Amino acid sequence: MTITFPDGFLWGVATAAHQVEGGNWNNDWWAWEHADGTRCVEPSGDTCDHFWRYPADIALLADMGFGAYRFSLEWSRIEPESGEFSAAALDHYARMIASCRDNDVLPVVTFHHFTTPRWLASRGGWHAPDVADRFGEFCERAVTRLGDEIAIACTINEPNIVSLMGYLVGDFAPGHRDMHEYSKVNENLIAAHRTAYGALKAGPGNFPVGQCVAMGDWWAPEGAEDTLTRIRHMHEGQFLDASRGDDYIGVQAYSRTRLDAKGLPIGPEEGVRVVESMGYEYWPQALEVAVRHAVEVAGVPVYVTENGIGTDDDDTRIAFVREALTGLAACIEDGLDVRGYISWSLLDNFEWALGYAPHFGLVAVDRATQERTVKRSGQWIGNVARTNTLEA
Ligand code: GCO
Repeated sequence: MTITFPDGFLWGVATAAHQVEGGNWNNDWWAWEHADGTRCVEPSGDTCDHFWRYPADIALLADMGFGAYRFSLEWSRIEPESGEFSAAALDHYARMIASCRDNDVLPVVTFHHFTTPRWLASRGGWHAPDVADRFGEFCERAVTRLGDEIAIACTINEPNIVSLMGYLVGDFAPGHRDMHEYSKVNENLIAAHRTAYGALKAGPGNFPVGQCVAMGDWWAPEGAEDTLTRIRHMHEGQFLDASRGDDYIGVQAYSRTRLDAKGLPIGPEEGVRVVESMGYEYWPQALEVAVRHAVEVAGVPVYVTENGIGTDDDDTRIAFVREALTGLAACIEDGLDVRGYISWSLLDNFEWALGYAPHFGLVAVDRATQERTVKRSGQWIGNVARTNTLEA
């Protein structure tokens, strides 16, 4: 059976500054990678040297068949000290955006993807009382320089992971575990999204603005339905509520979370295949569940801004994406307003605390030579993008 996606459906690939640029020493993550006692397995270092190699990388993704590139601005380059803005750094991102346009690729620009400048981190990061205003000011400066050529903007990537992993679980910077702080950080992230939305809409250009939320499928034992609803609202729902009235919501889905009756995570179900590099369930159906839930709660158009799998087996990646896209097509068939699908990720890159072991890329990167090699799965997804059809 051949599935044809709607006319104008957007197909893209994604990266994030800290995961691919290299040398981002002026943010909280670099400090975190080098601090004692964290669970980071290795530092990011040069990563994919994408800061310098972006022209070839953008030409490559265009050649593979993609019409959009989602990447992020590194705040610590643009505002290296509080209130001090770098015109040269903004010029760099203007050149990246121009390079997208030259290749007929729509630039999908993320304004915050997990990393925060050191000057702000040292004042409390997302817990600092003025963080929403500071982020708003950064967005205003950046959009003034870049807005004319932006195609789609994402204010904050996975605010719910920033708060969960950084302030409750403690595996990401700043490594805190404090329920009270976590709640405050959620409030600040939502306020920052609203401030940023206003700043981006007020600047030059005219493009959709939204935020990208980490979502997935959920499971809890019978009788624990209320607990499941409460936990799901804490992780996803409060951010979906905050997306109402936005131009779109970015849905990012990879797997399923299972809870016990108390609402604590219990890990994969026995007998269900596990994505070894990440330790979570192989669960391509998560995307369809997430998209349906996002539409139900937020009630705005959807772009899938991330989906993919960290594996060395290309057949597995193809099978995973095929099933995820089949679920997405079912949403579209039911009339849901889904406008695009962006693969995570263009390149094998720095997977945060897990370092370089998980391979999410559609393109392999030789860590010694920086040589890029398009994977068979990358060719396959690129072909889906180019033809706007899927053989299901
Ligand atoms: C996230 C981020 C990406 C990850 C990707 C794979 O979702 O955590 O947006 O930076 O690399 O999701 O885990």
